[in-house]
Amino acid sequence: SVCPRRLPGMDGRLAPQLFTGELSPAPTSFRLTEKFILLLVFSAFITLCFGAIFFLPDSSKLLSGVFFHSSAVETNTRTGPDGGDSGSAGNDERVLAKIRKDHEKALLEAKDTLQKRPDEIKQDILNDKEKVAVDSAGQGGKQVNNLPFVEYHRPPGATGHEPLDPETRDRRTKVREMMKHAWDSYRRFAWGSNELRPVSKQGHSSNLFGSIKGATIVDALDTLYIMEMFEEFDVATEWVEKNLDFNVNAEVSVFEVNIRFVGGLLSAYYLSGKEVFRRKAVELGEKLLPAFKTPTGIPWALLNLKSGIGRNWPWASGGSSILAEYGTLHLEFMHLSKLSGNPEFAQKVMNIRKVLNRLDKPQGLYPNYLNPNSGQWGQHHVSVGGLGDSFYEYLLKAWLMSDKTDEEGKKMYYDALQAIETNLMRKSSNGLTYIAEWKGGLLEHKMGHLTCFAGGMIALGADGAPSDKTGHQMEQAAEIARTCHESYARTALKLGPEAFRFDGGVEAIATRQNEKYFILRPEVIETYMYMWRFTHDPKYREWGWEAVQALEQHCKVEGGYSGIRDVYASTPNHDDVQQSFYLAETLKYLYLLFSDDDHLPFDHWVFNTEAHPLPVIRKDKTDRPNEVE
Ligand code: DMJ
Repeated sequence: SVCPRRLPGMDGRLAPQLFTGELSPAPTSFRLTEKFILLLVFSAFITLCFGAIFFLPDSSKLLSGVFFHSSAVETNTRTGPDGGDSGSAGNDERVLAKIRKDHEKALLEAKDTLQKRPDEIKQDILNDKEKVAVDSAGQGGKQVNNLPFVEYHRPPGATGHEPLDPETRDRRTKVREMMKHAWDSYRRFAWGSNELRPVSKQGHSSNLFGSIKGATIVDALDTLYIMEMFEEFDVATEWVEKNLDFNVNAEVSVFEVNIRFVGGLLSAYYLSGKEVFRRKAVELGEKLLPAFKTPTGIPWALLNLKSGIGRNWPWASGGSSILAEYGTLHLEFMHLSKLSGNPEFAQKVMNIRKVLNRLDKPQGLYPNYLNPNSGQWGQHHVSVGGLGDSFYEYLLKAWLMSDKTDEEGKKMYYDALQAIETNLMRKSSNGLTYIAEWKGGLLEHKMGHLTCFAGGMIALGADGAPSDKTGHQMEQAAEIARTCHESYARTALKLGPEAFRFDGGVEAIATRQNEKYFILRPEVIETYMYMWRFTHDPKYREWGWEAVQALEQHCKVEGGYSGIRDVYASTPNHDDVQQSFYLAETLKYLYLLFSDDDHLPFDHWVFNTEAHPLPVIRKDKTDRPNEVE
């Protein structure tokens, strides 16, 4: 250890001293033999030093220890709780551990780079250039195009690999072909519109998005990416760059625009690292902020993006806002604050929690309606399907996405689930578990297709369940998956109805004509995907494959995929709409069902309610990329 410490001095400062100062006051008076001996001593010294560096075991670590020793110790003493001189062995251990960690990180980064596509590498270089520009302008961490610089790191599992098992591989390929047909048809017949009419082969625009265009493009971006359809992804990116425009004088649904557009853009950013998606997501997020201008801060359902004037759906109990709408902003808004450096987004959604926590809950349940002016509940209707569903989902996912630090979200989720179990979950006489709807204390024994997402949600939360309830919740999740599968199996077309009932002598069957339709919804397949990941029971892949076959047989048309008006009729009557969530969710969940678990792994990604993956925000700062300081 002596040699290395003296090494830096050898490049000029120590060497003259050796010859001129200490050994001889008159170097010119050396004789040849003396000079030779001195040279020999000097070469032996050099050999010893280099020998130590190159031939001692694990010399790379030794080198790192030498060169990084002082700064690592300095860091330690500045930040560590016991940073004094006590326990130098412990200090060395920590230093070595840090060096090892740095090495592993560098190796992982190198491996990641090797797996990148050329355009991804180009994007990284552009990002690096931008960082250098900001740093050299002396503005580290300040504004660039109105947004602060964010160092981009791709979270793990953005793309997958072929499954080993040939049958699964073929099934996965089949789902990719379905995506290709849905996308190509949209591109051919409805490019730029919100959705496709696959039978009449033209564009379709839902008023949920006002005059914002391109819902299918933004909703499909991440599915294209994870399926490695990069040419299509690039075309979609170009459309977003050139045409996606939020400067419209039109009223939109805050919830729909948030889950599909903000969520879709955020995922596209985190998967690809392309700045345009971050910029557009934040721009749209800012346009949504006026929706929160109510006496309580509970947002309006509808908002005119130009005037900033909001209102609620006229049919919602006494001018109420809807639980599943104002309760499904949390994940996206937390990421908007992270990527913009503007805390307002996070403050808005945290305030919603505050309002809810101040209110009494009937039987511990959350009614679907809440008045944004008075802050009081509207009608006491409770549902885990339409009007309620994703509120519960976002409580759980807020906790997971916060790297399990959001204890408030966690408590609200498990308390709500307990109230749902007690008051809404029932078993039919033939043993099918279902979640009913609650109207002022009375049960309606009906379960919506939308409610079927709950199987996946309960499975996702089971691991963190309090009081040893993990096993119990996994059973509940499996039972809900089975019930929802039955709702498909008991139809003529093997696709599930919009709602099914458990009364009047029927089980898991739609009895009303206006509940018999299927609009390519994802919830049942979503639950199969979660159940597969947590149990690896092959039946979930089989059930998913049954759905693929039914979709191919009854929903596929020449111009894309269409919903069906009556799943009990022997031949399909098409509704002529290819919903954007078919590409965002249904096909994505099917693809993941036939992929390995390390593709978008749950410990790194959380799916928003439109199946847009968002990365977990790490509590350990050193592991927290993509973040504004
Ligand atoms: C999607 O837009 C979202 O999943 C939402 O939460 C509920 N409905 C549709 C799909 O059915």
